Amino acid sequence: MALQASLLPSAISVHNEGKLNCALKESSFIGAFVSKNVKSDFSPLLIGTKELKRKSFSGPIRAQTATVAPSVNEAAPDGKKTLRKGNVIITGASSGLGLATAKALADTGKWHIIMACRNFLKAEKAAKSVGITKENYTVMHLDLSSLESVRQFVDTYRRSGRPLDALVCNAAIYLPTAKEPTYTAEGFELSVGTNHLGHFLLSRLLLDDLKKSDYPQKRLIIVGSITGNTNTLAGNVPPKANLGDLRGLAGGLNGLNSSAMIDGGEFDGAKAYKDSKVCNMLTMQEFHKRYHEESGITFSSLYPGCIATTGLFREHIPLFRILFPPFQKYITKGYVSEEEAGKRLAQVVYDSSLTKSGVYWSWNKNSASFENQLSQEASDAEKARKLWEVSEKLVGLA
Ligand code: NDP
Ligand code: PMR
Repeated sequence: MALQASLLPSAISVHNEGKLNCALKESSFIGAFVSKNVKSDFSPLLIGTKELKRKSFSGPIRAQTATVAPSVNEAAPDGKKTLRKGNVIITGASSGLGLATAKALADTGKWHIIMACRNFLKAEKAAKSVGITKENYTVMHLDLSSLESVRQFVDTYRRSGRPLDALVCNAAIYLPTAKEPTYTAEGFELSVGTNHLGHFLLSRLLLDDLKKSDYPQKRLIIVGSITGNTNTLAGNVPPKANLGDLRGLAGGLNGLNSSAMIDGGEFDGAKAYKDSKVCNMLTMQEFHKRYHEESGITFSSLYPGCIATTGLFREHIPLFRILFPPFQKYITKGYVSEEEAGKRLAQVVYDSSLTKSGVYWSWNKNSASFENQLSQEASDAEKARKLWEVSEKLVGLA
């Protein structure tokens, strides 16, 4: 089936990251519609790359050792002190944006990447496939759909003695074709449970570790998206993100005594993902508000561009997976390669021109970064506070 230009009405013009500056005619793309008038005893969870190589993969992987933390300001051969490598945790670094970011950071020679992944072997193979060399990464087990796993991960990381200088909350799942909700280990709807609650607990726990770091710039990044922002064309493709008054979340998001959706509505997998991205962007701002001044940590979010080829769309129907990349490349022109997106996120991790905290970064057509505007809901300070408080209770922090 040829991709028709009519997928995107000619009346629409799109600037920067697809900001909407006109009223839309109805249009559809595989069933999606755009409405009118829109604007040392290390636990088995930690495994060094050398250890992994020696193990047989026939059973569960058990590693006993961890890579020793490099000392701060290690002495160079000429006696001068040099800055040690930064340590960055990237969740979901086994594919797509996370892997490309790990590669971009490893290529600088200045970062050690902790690939926090739910599948050891996949992560290990992925690192090798893009040529990240052994001394530049460590794979650690993290399943964000289990709060117990998040706590174990943090515990294991601390025991490794490695300082933490940057945390990138990147992992996500998208379940657009799911008819019924599925749930995390603790019984939260899977998309919000993984993308938001898992990362919420992880970042809250690791905040103390970031605070302790003596690295010149400390950063906490939570990946957002254009599709959670209803001030854009992409954010107006139904179902639109909307957290409502958070009644479903407050009820436990468990589909039993409350809805599986944050706003308390009927389950919709695509909406749940977009809602989770709004949560990610709100969380970043609440972190900024509460902790930037006291800690000096830079809190950021971003939309890296439409990386239409990643595993994020694995659950979508096959026709979508075929048409989506050319649609984004040739029609919306929002497409970006995994490599380019990885460089963008890596910039948010280390670039000295991106130190401003509380910013949602985007890139223009020339790949220049700019501070983008979030939608009304994604920048609602009162909602951010409420989301923080409700999430704290759900993950057992309050
Ligand atoms: P991918 O599917 O390629 O990567 C997602 C990663 O998350 C994978 O490594 C996956 O692990 C991991 N993951 C999923 N569930 C869990 C879990 N329970 N515990 C730990 N890790 C998990 O997608 P992308 O690279 O596209 O997505 C990365 C980020 O970019 C997401 O936050 C997404 O919202 C965002 N984004 C993506 C855009 C795009 O166009 N693709 C656009 C805007 C934002 P595994 O390999 O084991 O499946
Ligand atoms: Mg969207 C400038 C226009 C633009 C951009 C940048 C995106 C990005 N999309 C745009 C426009 C449109 N999309 C239009 C006009 C349509 C209807 C024809 C459309 C449809 C569409 C669908 C069905 N787009 C999608 C889907 C998805 O399933 C993806 C999604 O929502 O995932 C949550 C998606 C996306 N479009 C994007 C981006 C970046 C995505 C996916 C990734 C994400 O937000 O994380």
